[in-house]
Amino acid sequence: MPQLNVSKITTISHHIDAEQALHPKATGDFTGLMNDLTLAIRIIARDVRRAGLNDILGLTKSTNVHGEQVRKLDLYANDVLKATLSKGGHLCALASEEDDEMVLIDVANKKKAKYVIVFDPLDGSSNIDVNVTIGTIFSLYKRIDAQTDECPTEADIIQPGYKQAAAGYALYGSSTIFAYTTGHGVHLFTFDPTIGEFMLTKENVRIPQKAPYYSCNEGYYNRWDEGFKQYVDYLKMPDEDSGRPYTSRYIGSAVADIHRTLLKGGIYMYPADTKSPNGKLRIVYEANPLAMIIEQAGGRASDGKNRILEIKPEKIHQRTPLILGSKEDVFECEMFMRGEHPSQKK
Ligand code: AHM
Ligand code: MG
Repeated sequence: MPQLNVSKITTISHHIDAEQALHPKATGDFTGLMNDLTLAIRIIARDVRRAGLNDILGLTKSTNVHGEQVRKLDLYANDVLKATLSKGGHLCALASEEDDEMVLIDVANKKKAKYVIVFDPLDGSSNIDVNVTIGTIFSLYKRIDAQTDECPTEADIIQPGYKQAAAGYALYGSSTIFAYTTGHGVHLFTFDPTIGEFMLTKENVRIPQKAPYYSCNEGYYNRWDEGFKQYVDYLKMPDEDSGRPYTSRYIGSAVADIHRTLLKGGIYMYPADTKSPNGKLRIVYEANPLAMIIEQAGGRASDGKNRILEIKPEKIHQRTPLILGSKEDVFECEMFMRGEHPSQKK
């Protein structure tokens, strides 16, 4: 049996404690919240692993605010997160992809708690029933006015992404991974089911500056605008010096595609198209947390023109185009979208 280097054993709780120590005024709320969150993720991971045995696959009878059919596992993950996160008294409100409106937490605590959380309980819904990687995406904000006695409002939930106090995701894949950042790099943990702990497996992950991988749903090619079509055509055109043609990889779970992009580099793209003029992904609980992770690893995240983290959302379920990954690749894509790439002028 391979030996574990005992001097390197770091659990997620050790790591979160160390992060908290970087903030001298910390009250312990952040630690409490992250512990509640990782508990929810362990519960969801357990049930995802048993999907098929536990009557949790398939559709419910309802559709969500986006008009999409809700799967049983989507709803179950949403319920687990809400129940687990509401108990600790650290949160005053939350918002989820599966709830139309923001949810106020526990009347007794809502005035005191200073954090709000937003999440996509199970990203990659179309992959649930076919055993392909799915995940949970989250981000955490401090209330705009942490001292107020007033109830939280939607403004506390729809803050621009640069204000995130922490962000990350869990990935239910060949193993369960938890990735998070508080603005001091990106750290990855792997769940060891034999001891019930997330163990640190990669600290300060860095994304390559450029890499020959692209990830998008090319079935929508005819709905894209000209600049974007030209960029994807260009990626496929052989050119040894720039590493083209790029390799195509598309899972269809943004969280999984972006995790692969984080580790291997390259570019993930879900642009606007004629059917989804604002893109498909939701800025508050999908694009912002994933953008913070990619930026913290040294990459870039944009909507094709603007940095994702500087966009001020106006609604909880607002959508955005999302282009992110290796810095040089994202810059090149943006040039194509502006019609400014040298190869477009030939
Ligand atoms: P979901 O949150 O309901 O699962 O929808 C978002 C998902 C993303 O994970 C994924 O990148 C995208 O939808 C896939 O969309 P498409 O099938 O149009 O390629
Ligand atoms: Mg999603």
